Formats: sequence, C-alpha cells, structure tokens
Amino acid sequence: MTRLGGSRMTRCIAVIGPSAVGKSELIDQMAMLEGKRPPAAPPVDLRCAEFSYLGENWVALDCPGSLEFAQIALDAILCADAVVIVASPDPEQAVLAAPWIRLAETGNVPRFFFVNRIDECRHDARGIMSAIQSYSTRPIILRQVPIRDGERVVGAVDLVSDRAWRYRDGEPSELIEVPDDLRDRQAEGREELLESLSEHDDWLLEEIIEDRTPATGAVYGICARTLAENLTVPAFFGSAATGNGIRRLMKALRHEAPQPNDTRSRLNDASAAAFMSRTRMHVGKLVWLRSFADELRSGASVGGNSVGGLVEPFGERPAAKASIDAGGVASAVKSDHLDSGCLYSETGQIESPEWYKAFPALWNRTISAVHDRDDAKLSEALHQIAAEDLSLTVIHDQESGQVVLGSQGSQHLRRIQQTLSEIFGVETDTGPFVAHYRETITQKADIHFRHKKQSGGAGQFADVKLTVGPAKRGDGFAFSETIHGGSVPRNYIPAVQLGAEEAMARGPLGFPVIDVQVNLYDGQHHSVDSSDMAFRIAGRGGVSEGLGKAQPVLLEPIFEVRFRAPSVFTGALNPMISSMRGQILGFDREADAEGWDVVRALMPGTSLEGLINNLRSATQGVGRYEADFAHFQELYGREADEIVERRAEENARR
Ligand SMILES: Nc1nc2c(ncn2[C@@H]2O[C@H](COP(=O)(O)OP(=O)(O)OP(=O)(O)O)[C@@H](O)[C@H]2O)c(=O)[nH]1
Ligand SMILES: [Mg+2]
Repeated sequence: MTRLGGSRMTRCIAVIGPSAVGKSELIDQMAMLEGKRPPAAPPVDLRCAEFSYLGENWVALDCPGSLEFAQIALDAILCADAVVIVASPDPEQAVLAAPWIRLAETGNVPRFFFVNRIDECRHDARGIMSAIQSYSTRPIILRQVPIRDGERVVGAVDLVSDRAWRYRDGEPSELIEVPDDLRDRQAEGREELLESLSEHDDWLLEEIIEDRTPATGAVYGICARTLAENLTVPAFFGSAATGNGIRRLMKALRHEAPQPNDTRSRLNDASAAAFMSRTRMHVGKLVWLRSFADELRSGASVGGNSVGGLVEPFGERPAAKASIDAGGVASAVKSDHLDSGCLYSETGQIESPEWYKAFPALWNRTISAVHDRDDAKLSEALHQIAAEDLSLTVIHDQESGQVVLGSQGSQHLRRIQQTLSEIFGVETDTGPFVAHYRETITQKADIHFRHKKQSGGAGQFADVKLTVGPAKRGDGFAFSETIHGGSVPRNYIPAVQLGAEEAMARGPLGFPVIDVQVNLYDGQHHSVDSSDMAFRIAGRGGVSEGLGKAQPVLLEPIFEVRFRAPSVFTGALNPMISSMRGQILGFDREADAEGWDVVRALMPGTSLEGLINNLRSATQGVGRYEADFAHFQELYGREADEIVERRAEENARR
C-alpha cells in the first residue's frame, strides 16, 4: 500500500441526514469557526465546502436531505473519511434518520452522530439516543450530557474529559465547573460510556473490574480506535443555529476521524475517486475528484489518461486550481475519460467496493421531446445524465417504442427535466408507463382454414386443419404437427408454423398472445397453386380464428416486490398493499439493517405507477422497494374490459 507522505492533508466528511435537520447550516458554522463562509448550497445537489480548522484542511460534502437524491449521499460516502449523520433531537423523528444510518452502514464508513437543534429540544437526551439506537447496528455512544436551565439546554458536560461548558450563542463556549446537580447524571453517563467501550477493549475492561479510573488520553484512544474499526458510533449534540456544540464536534472529528491514508486503503489503494460529474453549459463535463496522491496537478495521469484543468469545486464561478493536496477535492474539466462513482489508479480504473451500487428505479415514466426535432438530442442528453447519476435508468422499450425513464420520484424527475431544459436545451413531456399486458386462451378450438385465391396468373391454395389450446403458464408458444400421408407436404410445415407464430403477435383482445400450443393435424395442398406463402397465410389465418374461438383472456403482469421500511411501518404496509390489489407473501427482519423489515408481496403491474407515492405516504417518506417481474396472471371483470377497450382504440389509431 502506498502511504501519503505530504505535509498537507485534507480530510473529508460526508454530512447526511433528513431534510431541514440543519446539515447545511452545520457546515456553514464549521467553516465559520475560522471565518470562512462557504458558497450557498445549490438546490438539491451536492455542495462541497472547504475550510480550515486549527491548521488543518477540511472538505465537507453537504448532501441533500431528500431520499430521492440518496445516490448523491452514497457518492459522497464513497470518497469520505467519515460520515456525520445529523439527526433531530425529537425521538419521534428518529425514524427519519433510519435510512441515512442504513446508508452509512452500507458503506461501513466510520460515522459520527450530531443531534442538532438542541436549542429547540425539550426532550431527554437519553430518549433520542435510544430512539436512534433502535436503527443502528452499532452502539451509539453519547459523549456528552446536556446542562439544562429549566427545559433549555445551556451547555454540555464532556463524558471523557469530565469538563463542562456553558454555551454562549455565536461565541466559543465557556469552561465552567460541572454543576453539582449534574454530578450523578455525569457519573452514570460516564459509566455507560466506559462500559460500551470496554466491550471492545480488554484493557479498559480490566480497569473497570479493578475499579481504577482510566486515563483520559487512553479513553480517547479507545474511542478513536473503535470508531475507525466501525465498532462504535460517537454522538454529540448542539445547535447549528446558535453555533453551540460545533467546536466540540470539530474537535472530535479532528482527533478521531480517519485520515486520507485510511480511506485510500479502504478504496483498494485508489489514487483518486471520481465521486460526481455534471455537465455544465459552455464547460462540458466536470468531474469532481478526491485525490489520494501526495499532489495531483493538472495534466497528471489518472485512470490512464491525463486530467485536464483543475478548478475549485466550490462556488458559482470556480477559480482555477494548480493542484490538489493529498485528500483534497477539485473538479476537473476536459477529463471525459473519468466517470462518476469510479475509483482510479494512475494507470487505470480500480474496482469500486461491492456495496457501492445504484439505487433501483422507483418510478418509471415515458419521456419524449416536446419538439420532434429534439429527439436525437434528447437521447444523447439522457445518455449523458444517466452516466452522472446511477439512480437514473434510461430504457428504450421495444414493445411501445417509447423511452422509459426510471427515477427515484417526482422531485428527481423534475430535476432531470430541468437539466434537460437548462443545460441541453430540450423541453420534455413525461407520461405514465404502463407495464405490458398479454393475452392467452382458456379452451381448445379446432379449426379448418382454407386460403384460396384465383386471380390472373398463378393461384394460391393452402388448406390446414389445426387445434389451438392453452399451454402451461410460462411455456410460451409450442407448435407441433401430426400430419399423416402427406396431406400437407413436409416442406410447407415450417411455413404453417411461421404463420402461426405471426398470429401470436396480436390476439383477439389486441395484445401479444402467450402460452398457446398449436397442432397441425391435417390439410390439403395443390400441386401447382400451393406455396410457402399460401401455407403461411393459412397458418396465420387458422390460428387467429382459433384464438378467437378459444375463450381468450387478458393477462396482467405481476411483480414480486420487496418493500423495505422501518418495522414501525410494517402494520401500515398491509392495508396499502391490499388496497393496490397486492398479495402479501410474508415478511422478515432485514438481516443487515437494525429495526427494518422487508415485506414481500405480489403486486399487479398497474400498481407500480403509484407505488412509490403510496409507500412514502405510509412510511413518512423513508420506505423503498425493489420489483422484479414474476409472472402473468389472468384478469377478468370490468378492469379487464376497460383495458381491452382502450387497447382497441389505440390499435385503431395506429
Ligand atoms: N432552531 C434551529 N434551527 C436550525 C438549526 N440548524 C438549522 N436550523 C434551521 O433549519 C432550517 C434548515 O436548515 P438547513 O441547514 O438548510 O437544513 P438541511 O439539513 O441542510 O436541509 P436539506 O438540505 O433540505 O436537506 C434553516 O432555516 C436553518 O436555519 C438549529 O440548530 N436550531
Ligand atoms: Mg442542506
């Protein structure tokens, strides 16, 4: 493993958490500790804020709080040294932090908790801790206890150093004596903290058993080690609005967050991580890089090719940057060989960790250009945007000929359309994408079909007798023949089969037909007028007629859906699933996410259009799902009739 040896290192944190919990404000406050106001956050996109604290450089990646943009957070987690999960102090809101805890755990990156908005908090700190703990696979260790004046939190006692601080809004907190009435609570908190840590440290366990007081420095060391090994998660609290508690968090990050060297090892010794790319007007593709080389200059080799110019990743009009220090971040222009979400050595690409993958699409919509002239531009632009955003899929649907955009929801889709319009100059419309129907038959029919034409020159003659009947669901189409005595000569049989297959393309209800078996058992031919073409027409005509007589029925696609949500919502999922004609198959605890259940259900294809909205309403926005096609199932009644009528109108229009 290469070790970074440069004297200047930049550490990087990803700040994630629910919407409006105060992530951006927290980052502003961190940067303001030494007087630097970072540029404002772009609407629903990643913001990089660079600042220094006590002689060290930091980059904070400010992630949007909407789960529709969770891919951005995953991109940030990929390259960060540590994650700060910002949570609300209200225990009722702990569930909103659950998906973010899950996300940070996915990447197994060391993480800190920051309980923000303590200025508004009327709850006991232990309440919020135990509520958050129910979603964390690792013990969350509260490192402070609040000092209260009535209900208000006016300071904090540090449980490792035993020092107490009184908040002074907008200024550094004041060191005070631990208030007498807090001594019991402090002792209790410290005992809990040491006990949690001692589960991962034999020396500390020994000290506790022997009733000795472990040295503060040693306890800090254990905190840092258990954090780096992802055994514990330290938690601090404060208020981004008043600036209280921010220094304490920064100091903890400074002493305990891993170094770029550690992250480089975690990322398979990558020399750079490309964690984001965006297309910008007049600039082209910009690639955000975190460098794990001692110094990365423009023109240096990354991924086997030289990087173009480097610019500050911050601000509206970014300035050119000569080089990036170890662990630092910049965006690169003219570096089209680099892609978002990829790791690089100097000479090539390095495999990304297994956990880093795309979120499956949750909402499929058709998309088209408002002006036909923009069709080609749209397809090129979508290709480019999909490369920037793994949580977006673009599929060309063969059956309908439409382009289908899979997004994470309405906000995500809106942003994509905005980018298409503002950057690529393409106005677009979207519409519902309906999963495809099929039809089949439920009875057997026996058909005698003759194709005969006598016009002008050579005539056409083919006569077939065949049966059509239902095949097992999923068997598709099967053709057989039991011709005796050459009534249909061997050489014409493939033409009959071809005609039969053509008849399956559109059945009597207007949809492709599946799961049918056709048997050709007799017929007649003419020595001059019969031909492949004539038998093909007879095969097609015979099977089409047979399908009409064999009680056709509509088939709707059924998907197996896995709903993932905190267990508190499992009860609310049942009525939601039933109301959408779904059928629950069962539910389990999620093996790798504390406090989550996975509910498996069979859902009709029509329900997918509204599924994410319904799921979000039932789960305070935190649920998600994956759907895989399972099988086709017969659909009867009014709903089926309406679908067939609609199809007839569409087919008439084509
Ligand atoms: N009272 C109080 N208000 C806060 C605190 N932190 C942030 N706010 C306010 O809460 C609002 C939302 O804060 P942001 O920092 O934008 O929240 P965010 O987490 O970045 O939100 P998204 O980017 O939308 O996910 C702003 O009006 C902040 O001023 C805090 O500690 N106390
Ligand atoms: Mg924000």
